[in-house]
Amino acid sequence: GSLGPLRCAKALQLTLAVIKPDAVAHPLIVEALHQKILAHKFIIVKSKDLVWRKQDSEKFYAEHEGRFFYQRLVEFMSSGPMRAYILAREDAIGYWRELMGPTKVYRARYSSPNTIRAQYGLTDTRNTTHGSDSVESAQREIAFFFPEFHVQEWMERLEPSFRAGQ
Ligand code: IDP
Repeated sequence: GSLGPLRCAKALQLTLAVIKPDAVAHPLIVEALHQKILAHKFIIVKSKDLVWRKQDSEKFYAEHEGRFFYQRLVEFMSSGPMRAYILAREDAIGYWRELMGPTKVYRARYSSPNTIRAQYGLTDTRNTTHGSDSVESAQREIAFFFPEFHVQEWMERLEPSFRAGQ
């Protein structure tokens, strides 16, 4: 008889993960983070190294315009190379954010010492990694970093049981 749907198949969700310039400055940290991504069973759909112009930085973080840390953030994110990934996994968005830990490094060190930001973060601004925080922001951010990539097309190539609702 029919086996029916594969019960072990998990719906793949996509997220945008970025290794920020503070970490890319240290190749051993990039190596450790790359290994962590693989160890936690993310599929690396795409990756690239890039450097932002100041206006890219301003556009990406437009929602924070006016906040006290905005200028610092914009300067920092366009200060050197970054590594960006499109990652796929079950619950990729939440899982990657959990691995990153809280935004503020001192809070991360206190409450979740095994997270990326607790282990490698330097300051609240230079906090090592970025991760999308919702399906909508993942779509927007993937398009921002990888304009040639089409989420829907990618999803449509998967077996139905692997498709997440995005
Ligand atoms: P997230 O990166 O954890 O999603 P957001 O609130 O979206 O956090 O902030 C975006 C980025 O802005 C942070 O990752 C960090 O680099 C910077 N940032 C946020 N809050 C502060 C702050 O209070 N001081 C300095 N930098 C901050």
